[in-house]
Amino acid sequence: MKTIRGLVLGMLALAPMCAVAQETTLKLVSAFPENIIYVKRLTAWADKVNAEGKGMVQLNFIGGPKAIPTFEVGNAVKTGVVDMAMSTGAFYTNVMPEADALKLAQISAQEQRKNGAYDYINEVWNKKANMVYLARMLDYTPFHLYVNKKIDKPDLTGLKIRVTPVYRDFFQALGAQVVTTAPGEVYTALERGVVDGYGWPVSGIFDLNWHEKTKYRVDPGFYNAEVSVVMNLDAWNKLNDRQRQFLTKQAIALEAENEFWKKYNQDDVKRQAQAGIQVIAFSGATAKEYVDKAYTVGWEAIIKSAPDTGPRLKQLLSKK
Ligand code: 173
Repeated sequence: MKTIRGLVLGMLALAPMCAVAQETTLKLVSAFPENIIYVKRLTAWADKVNAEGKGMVQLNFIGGPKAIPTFEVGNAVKTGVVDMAMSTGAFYTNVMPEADALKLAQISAQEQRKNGAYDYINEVWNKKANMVYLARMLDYTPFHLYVNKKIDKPDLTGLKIRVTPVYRDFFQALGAQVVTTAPGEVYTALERGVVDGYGWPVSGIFDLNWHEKTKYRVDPGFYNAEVSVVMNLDAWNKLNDRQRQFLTKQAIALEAENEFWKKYNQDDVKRQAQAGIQVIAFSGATAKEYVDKAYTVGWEAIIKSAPDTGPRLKQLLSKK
């Protein structure tokens, strides 16, 4: 009797230690090339996760598009070829078109957690992409049009512009001919004169040396550039509660770092001026029409391609 009781007690005492002993290593990739600032911030975050997650969760960063090409990262996460990725929604519209709606958010990642947007995004991402939407690590950052031919109004007729799904419908609505490429192909496209310009956030053009091939930035910016960490849903479900809580905490901490972008963007604007990049600025009513058109065209495209989820995403992500 005594020995059985002792055995049971012993097992009970050991049980929590068994839970503690579960360490899971997750394979992580980036849809952006490794020279880009987002990847530096991702690997810094992964280092912190690894330091704090010893014996629990470890992230194994495999690499950028050389490991998994930019536009295939979404499917790799969906099918579990990798466990986790940093990407933007525009790179996995082939998995679900509404992935690109995150660029239309007019409220911060923190506000999205509060108003139910984050939960709804997860509901949709779980169901349609077999993904968990973990953390938005880029915020407060508009996109811009960069051109090498001078324009004096929002008319891109006759211009060939490099796009991703982020900019496609908007630039087409302004009359542009568009060419879709991954970030890794922009420099060559500019160098060969295959394109007269490109879309990109306000910051980051120095990371791949595009400033060497850029004459003008067009102001104002539009949308809110989104880069996020997503995870395969099955890999998430295989974790225990403690591991999931740990990753959630790390995800929220990553989002709390987003204030970083405000100064970074200001500094990059100065650096562009120093590099001789001129500003073509639309002002007054023209500027307002330009930005309004971006949102109108953007939401129309989302709602058309995802009529089931688009309207709710619009309601949750737009400024009241
Ligand atoms: O490649 C891109 O221009 C793009 O879609 C994007 C999205 C978010 C951040 C940076 C680039």
